[in-house]
Amino acid sequence: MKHCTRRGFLSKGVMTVAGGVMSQTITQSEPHAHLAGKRPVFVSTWNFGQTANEASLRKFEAGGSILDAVEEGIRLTESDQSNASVGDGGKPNAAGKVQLDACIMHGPGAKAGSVGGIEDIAHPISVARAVMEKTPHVMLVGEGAKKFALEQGFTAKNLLTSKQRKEWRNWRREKRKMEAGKDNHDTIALVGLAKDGTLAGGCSTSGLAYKMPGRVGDSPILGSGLYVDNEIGAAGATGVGENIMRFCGSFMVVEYMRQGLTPEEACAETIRRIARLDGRPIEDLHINFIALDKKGRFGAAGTGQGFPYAVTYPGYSDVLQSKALSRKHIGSEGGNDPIEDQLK
Ligand code: SD4
Repeated sequence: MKHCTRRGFLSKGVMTVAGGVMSQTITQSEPHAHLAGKRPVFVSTWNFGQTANEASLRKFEAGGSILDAVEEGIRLTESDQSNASVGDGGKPNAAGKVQLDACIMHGPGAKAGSVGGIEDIAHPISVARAVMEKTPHVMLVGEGAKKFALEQGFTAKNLLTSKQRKEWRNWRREKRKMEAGKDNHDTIALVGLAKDGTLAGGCSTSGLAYKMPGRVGDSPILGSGLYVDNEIGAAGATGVGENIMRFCGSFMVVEYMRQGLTPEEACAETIRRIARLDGRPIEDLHINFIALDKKGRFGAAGTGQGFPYAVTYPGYSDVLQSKALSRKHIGSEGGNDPIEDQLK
């Protein structure tokens, strides 16, 4: 399997050989490669999504379900203490406490589970799955979510590393305002498609760094940070949650795929629509989406420079650069929204 950083990807040639398999690195100059349709396939946010995808694929190839595979990939990222935006080692809130958000969704039956603002539990994605499978509810938050996790056998752990404690203390001393779009957010959203067409997805984050205690973002909100529709496809989000959850961003992406847009077009059209409704320049929104449809086609779009996202299927694994949208893209390219046009 081929591994490459975004930097490496951007600077190298198009053809690569991985484990004896000739795989084609997909660039924006090859607009049709992402439409080939592969099964199984895993798509996730950011560079670190690549190792998560690969863990997902291993789990799937070892006989796990697509849901098991999604959970496994996200657990890997949650365990990585060097990742300061997901799970153990995530940046804390303004009070110095790590509060985690996560959700999981299984296409068949549209089953879902979610936790918001959970503390001291390293794998919120697995707690979200337990909420889905072992309770009549969809979402648990705060103390109740932690109590449920402990009852289910999860162990409590202090998730604040000494590095993050030191940075938080500096932040508090300097009263620095975290600048949105810098290194203060990087959620993992990971969606997968099985050979038989079953879809699943998950999303996990420590949320915006130094957020207000109790603040919950888009990531655990079904339809915002993640959505899976087993007839159509799946989508996930990363970025400033406040600019995603007001618009049911991931649900919107899936609905654009239902209307016939490709995954990449669906992500881009969602960003354009959010920007029109919000009124601020696209670059100021800091939102990014990944999408995967039922045929195995995938794509992504983000504001400003866009963002890296990972794609993995048997014999291929790489980090790609999303479509990038800036203020010159605010209008719908190609009249994708006839209903809106009629209402004008
Ligand atoms: C949040 N959407 O809590 C998350 C943060 C994030 O990439 O995605 N970062 O708002």
